[in-house]
Amino acid sequence: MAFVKVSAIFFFLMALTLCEGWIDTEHACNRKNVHVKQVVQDSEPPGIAAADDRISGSDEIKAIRTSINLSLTRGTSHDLHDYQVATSNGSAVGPELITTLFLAIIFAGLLYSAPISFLVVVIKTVEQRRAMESSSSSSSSSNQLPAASKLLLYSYWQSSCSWRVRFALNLKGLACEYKPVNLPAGEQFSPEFKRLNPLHFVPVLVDGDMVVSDSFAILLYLEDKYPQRPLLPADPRLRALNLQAASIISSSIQPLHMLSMLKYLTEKSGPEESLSWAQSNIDKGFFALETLLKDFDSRYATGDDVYMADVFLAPQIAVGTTRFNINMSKFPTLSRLYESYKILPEFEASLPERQPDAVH
Ligand SMILES: N[C@@H](CCC(=O)N[C@@H](CS)C(=O)NCC(=O)O)C(=O)O
Repeated sequence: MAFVKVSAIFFFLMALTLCEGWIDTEHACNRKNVHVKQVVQDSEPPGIAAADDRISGSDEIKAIRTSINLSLTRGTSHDLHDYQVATSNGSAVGPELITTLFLAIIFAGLLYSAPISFLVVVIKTVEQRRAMESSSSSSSSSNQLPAASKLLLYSYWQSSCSWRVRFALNLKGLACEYKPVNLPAGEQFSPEFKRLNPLHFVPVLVDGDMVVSDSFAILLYLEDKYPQRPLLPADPRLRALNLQAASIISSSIQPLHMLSMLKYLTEKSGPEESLSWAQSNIDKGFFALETLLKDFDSRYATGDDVYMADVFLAPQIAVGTTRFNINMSKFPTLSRLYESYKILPEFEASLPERQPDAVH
């Protein structure tokens, strides 16, 4: 858009310059007209002086002079008709000037806009190359700690939602101060924690004066603020798949087996009913994920890089198998993916038993 604006300004300025030139030419012609008028008057024939207003341009002046000279030589007097014939080109002066002006504007536009568009293309190419270089160099050095304000993570070692964030922070090479919130002991209901998250859920991330609760929001925030080692692929289809997988887990699986939900069901219907409720909902969600990802013959969920789907899947599969005894033989794709996650150092470092509040 800036380029179009600049070109338009150049066009306008060029047109203005040319108009000025045209006005100057008119003045010059008028001055020459006055001169011709004097020549004509001095040379006597009265009809010519009356018509000289229609004269403009040097060619016409020459024609008049020739005509006058011829008449004087022949000793005949001018009549208006001869004069009009001699200056008949004068009627084409307007259109010629407009055509010239028009062509000049087009030419000037091309003259100005061609180098500008070339410059714009060069600048854009250089910028794109720089962006690509910086993203590839940052992804290859993911273990370096980027300049970040001190991150605080309110977490519970067995919380799968906190686990996602721990995994993502490790992938991005971001260090954080671990702030344990003991869920079984009810620390999420303390007034201090309520100020951070009125829903009383972990995780909560504090980044300087920014407080973000909800693991999905935290991951998207981290992705925007710390773009190294991207959690979302550039391809819109793969991006959508990653978000879909993440959403299935965060909306349709985890909330149905969270601590407060199971506590409520246990109180109402007993522990067996509560476990069966959790298992049936995890099964349903895993079936949806298996269907979504089964066509990917890749190391991770949507390719050979770890993305958002993997960050959500790894802790969810771990919790499903260890805490709720989900039979993973029904989910070959998810089982294969989990094998790839288990050997990732960033995942290993995020394991519950590796956290400061873990109870062994
Ligand atoms: N949608 C939220 C859910 C958070 C959530 O359910 N956290 C659980 C731990 S995984 C929790 O704090 N539960 C406390 C409780 O149920 O009282 C997120 O993704 O962060």
